[in-house]
Amino acid sequence: MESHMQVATPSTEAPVSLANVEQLLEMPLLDLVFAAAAVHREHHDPARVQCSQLLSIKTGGCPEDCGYCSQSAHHKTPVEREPLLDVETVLTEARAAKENGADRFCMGAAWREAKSGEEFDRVLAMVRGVKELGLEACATLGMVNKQQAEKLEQAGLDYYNHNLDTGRSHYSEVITTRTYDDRLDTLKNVRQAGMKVCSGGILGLGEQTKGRAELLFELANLDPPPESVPINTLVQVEGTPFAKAEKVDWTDLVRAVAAARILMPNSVVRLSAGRTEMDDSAQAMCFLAGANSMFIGDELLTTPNPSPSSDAALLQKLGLNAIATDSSCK
Ligand code: SAM
Ligand code: DTB
Ligand code: SF4
Repeated sequence: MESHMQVATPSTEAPVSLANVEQLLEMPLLDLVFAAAAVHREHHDPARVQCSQLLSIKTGGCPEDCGYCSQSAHHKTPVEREPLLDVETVLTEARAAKENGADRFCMGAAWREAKSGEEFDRVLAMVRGVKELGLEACATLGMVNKQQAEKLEQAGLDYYNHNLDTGRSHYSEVITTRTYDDRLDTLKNVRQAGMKVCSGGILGLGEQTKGRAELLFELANLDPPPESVPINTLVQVEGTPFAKAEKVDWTDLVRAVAAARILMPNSVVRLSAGRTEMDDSAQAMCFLAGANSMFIGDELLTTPNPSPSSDAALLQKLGLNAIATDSSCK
């Protein structure tokens, strides 16, 4: 009988090559999942899923042209532009997120970059308020310079989310108003300021295996790799250039999660946008393959997420959080 178990997975000690990542993504699916599950169990408690809840604190009208995004001013989408929320509104939502079982509250703004001034100071006040509630705080505000990153860190921000989105060679097919290196510069500023890095990408932007391999290669070769790696599946939004892109097969999502787990053994891998389109068994396979975080709550930023009751039922069926700590999902 031919055994696929001989397929070598790269040593996670050494820097990986792009070819290594492509080989991983092309492994027989169940061999890849088996290898990833072993890495996962060596580095993490497999019963624990970290739960973050998102809030769009400033919606729509974004000057960037990200081809997937409902909030870009370049696309005619159902999302209306709204001003930056006030601190109290945000903290009311953060309290509700905590009630819902979230341990991290993530604030997203449809900005190309953070601009110093009253609005940035308001975001700092939001961060301080979220921390006072005993939640971890994350923000995603577009590009930040060194000084802004330091201010966010001083306000208590734990994580800064800034996704590379796709591979370097595919990037200009998706976004033209900024470069891959702009993204990497912000990640460097975040890291130097002492915050944890949350960075991942999106599957379903018309990329091939090579594009996915390039994305994982860039993430895994950051030094150190991001503490948190969100793997989003495109939520197709009417009016955006990717509204009718070819859908991602669930096995390709599982492959990306498993490869991320093997390449970044200590990171938390988040099964992010796109769960409303996935059935329970596909999600279960992602958790087996090393996903150990998710977004909870009815909404992501501008699009729906599975309901808290269906997520609670899913986690219960899978026996996840059986040994939850005080700060993880109920
Ligand atoms: N404007 C900031 C930025 O781009 O960094 C922060 C907000 S932006 C909405 C955060 C991330 O959400 C994007 O980098 C992208 O990876 C993800 N995202 C946005 N729209 C999405 C969609 N329709 N489907 C999946 N992920 C999406
Ligand atoms: C991430 O990787 N995914 C989240 C969060 N980081 C900011 C955002 C998903 C957005 C999905 C589309 C929307 O709701 O607008
Ligand atoms: Fe703006 Fe972020 Fe959407 Fe790009 S992903 S258009 S930067 S809100």
